[in-house]
Amino acid sequence: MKKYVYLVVCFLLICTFLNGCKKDNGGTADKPVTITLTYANFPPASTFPCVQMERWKTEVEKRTDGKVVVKTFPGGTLLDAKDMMDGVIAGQADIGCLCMAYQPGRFAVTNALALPFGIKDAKTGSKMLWDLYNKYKPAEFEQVKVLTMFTTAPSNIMSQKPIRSLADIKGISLRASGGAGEILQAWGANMVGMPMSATPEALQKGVVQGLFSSLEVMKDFSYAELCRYVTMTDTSIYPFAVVMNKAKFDAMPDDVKKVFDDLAEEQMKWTGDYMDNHVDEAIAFSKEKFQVEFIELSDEQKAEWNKKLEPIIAKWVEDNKAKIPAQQIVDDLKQMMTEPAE
Ligand code: 3IO
Repeated sequence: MKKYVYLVVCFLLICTFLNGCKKDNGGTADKPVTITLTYANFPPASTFPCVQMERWKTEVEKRTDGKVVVKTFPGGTLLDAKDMMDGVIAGQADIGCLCMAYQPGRFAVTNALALPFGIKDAKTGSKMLWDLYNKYKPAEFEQVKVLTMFTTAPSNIMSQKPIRSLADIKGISLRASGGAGEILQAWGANMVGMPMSATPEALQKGVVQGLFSSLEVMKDFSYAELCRYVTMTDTSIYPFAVVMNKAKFDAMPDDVKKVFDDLAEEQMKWTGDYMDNHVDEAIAFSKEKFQVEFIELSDEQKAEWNKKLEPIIAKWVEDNKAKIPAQQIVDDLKQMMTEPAE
């Protein structure tokens, strides 16, 4: 009997020992360590921030030969729009995708991209944002590792009633965020600020009668069904960042860090391209499926609308110059606009 007890105890000890070996997982030649990373995103899976997230995941898993596994969480299931930056800093998610317009004061330098410069597409905007970030390396990103940045295509007004003039837009409740919101106000709209992820409900409930953003959302959020009119303004883009918990990044092997660093600029370009192409698809979809009317302003009207925006850049410089080199940033962006994106 004693012998059996002895054997059982030995067996249990061996089990405990083996289990311990498994947990500490040093990574042997035949079974390398797998690094699992969580990646949080705020809008639904079908929308462009999540499409670029899946593309990044695929590339990372391929390029690290399966050493890194990325678990993606679209739709605010891990972190919500406004919690993204703090959540990543706190380690609630390893990686997060955030729209900088949702915290305009926090991201003062990079939100300069939302000023009404007339940046023509996402490809140009994304390159400008990336270059601006790399030139200034703003202090607000010191606590994280920046994995990439990109922007939307220019914003246009999507609405339930036609907006053909400044008289039409007056007092209409339209949803936007950050710099784009200030533009709506300058045109006389009743700007309602909220993240994109809260907008479908606000439109459904009639809290807003439309929104101001890039047009791919007509398809991806099915806004074309509710907003049968688009007024083409092609102003203001929304800047985005993908950030990673710094301690988590620092703890990764050098070859993995290199994969992430090599992907940063490529991901920026890929997303800009995807966005621009997807806007074209969404316009075609909206016309075909929902007979959405795309309203073009006359040259005279464009001049009138643009005139309303003239004070915005100067005011932004005035409001920000104590904290950041605001005038220099504006000059840099104007210079970058003259350079080809490729
Ligand atoms: C955006 C945000 C989430 C999903 C799709 C999107 N297309 C454009 C935006 C820009 C944005 O953040 C906004 O609030 O308009």
